[in-house]
Amino acid sequence: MASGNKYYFSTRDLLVLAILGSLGGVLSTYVGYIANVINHLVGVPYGAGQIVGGLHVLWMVLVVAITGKKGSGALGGLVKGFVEFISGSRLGVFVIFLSLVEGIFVELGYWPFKERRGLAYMLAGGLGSFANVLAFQLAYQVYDNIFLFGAVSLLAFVSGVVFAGYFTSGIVGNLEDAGIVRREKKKEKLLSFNVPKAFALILALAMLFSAIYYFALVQIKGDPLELEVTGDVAYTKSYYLPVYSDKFVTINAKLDGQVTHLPAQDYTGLPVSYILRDARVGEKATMIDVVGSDGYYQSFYLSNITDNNDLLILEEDGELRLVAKGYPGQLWVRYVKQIRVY
Ligand SMILES: Nc1nc2c(c(=O)[nH]1)N[C@H]1C(S)=C(S)[C@@H](COP(=O)(O)O)O[C@H]1N2
Ligand SMILES: [Mo]
Repeated sequence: MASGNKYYFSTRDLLVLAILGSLGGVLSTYVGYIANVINHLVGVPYGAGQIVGGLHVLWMVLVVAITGKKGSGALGGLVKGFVEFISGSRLGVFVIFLSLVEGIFVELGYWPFKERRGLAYMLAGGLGSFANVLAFQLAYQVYDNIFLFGAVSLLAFVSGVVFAGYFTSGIVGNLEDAGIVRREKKKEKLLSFNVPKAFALILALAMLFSAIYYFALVQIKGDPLELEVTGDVAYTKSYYLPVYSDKFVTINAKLDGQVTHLPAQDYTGLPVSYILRDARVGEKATMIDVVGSDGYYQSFYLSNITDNNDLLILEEDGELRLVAKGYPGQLWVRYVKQIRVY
């Protein structure tokens, strides 16, 4: 603070803010991917992934912890939300507001307890993560009963305490050891082992390697109007949707997700049942995964989809989207790039 700088934020503060805010914004698709993987591990189409929701507010807690400036969390949230917005978040401008509110709640948790920083980080993470659930509830009435809202809020809070708060304690400890951040209390030994520091090192390494894996191998590039059918089929084949317009059919379906609710309307596109017949699915195959370019995927039993037109692939905003009549909104995979048969 007493640096003699005439501006409230030093150049270093602004650098920390810009780097961590942008990193958080860019990594948000990766956090979404981890959540999707967890949902598959648990065997639910959505919900369980909330357990890593705290990773969305980690960046704001870190900004506050490293700069120590009032307002840095809110500003960090704004930067993160803006980067998410321009990189095409499906939430649109709402993501900027959402991220700002998270940043504000991070500060509400941090400042009253800053003398006990371990506690302050954990409350900051918990409240910031809870703010995510709260903002969604206020904007979209996601949870129609108070107990469900309470349960999800609690899950988000715990996730924030661990993956944003406790994680930050360890990161700051390691940064102090490395001399990157000035030590607040002199009494600590130069290099000391403690649980938060070890936790932070392991988690940071796990995140680094899984993020590299995600950006290099999971995200699928290529023509947005083309998808590939692989796995238990006669041979891997690509489908460029516009070529198949004479096979299009129209169905009427209603999208009900947690956030998005679209009334019943007509959709015209290529039936997945046509694609599967054309690709000649193997006799022993029982399931398909419909995979988006962001790595998000949902699974369907072949027996439920081969004899009808309930699943359609169509063009939406220059990308392919799955319409899944009679299935929850979470199964309407966007940016479809691949159908895996097995
Ligand atoms: N590739 C991809 N598809 C996705 C998702 C996603 O995160 N990635 N989210 C799903 C969820 S949770 C819902 S509710 C619907 C939302 O549809 P919308 O994008 O039209 O709002 O898309 C689904 N398809
Ligand atoms: Mo959703």
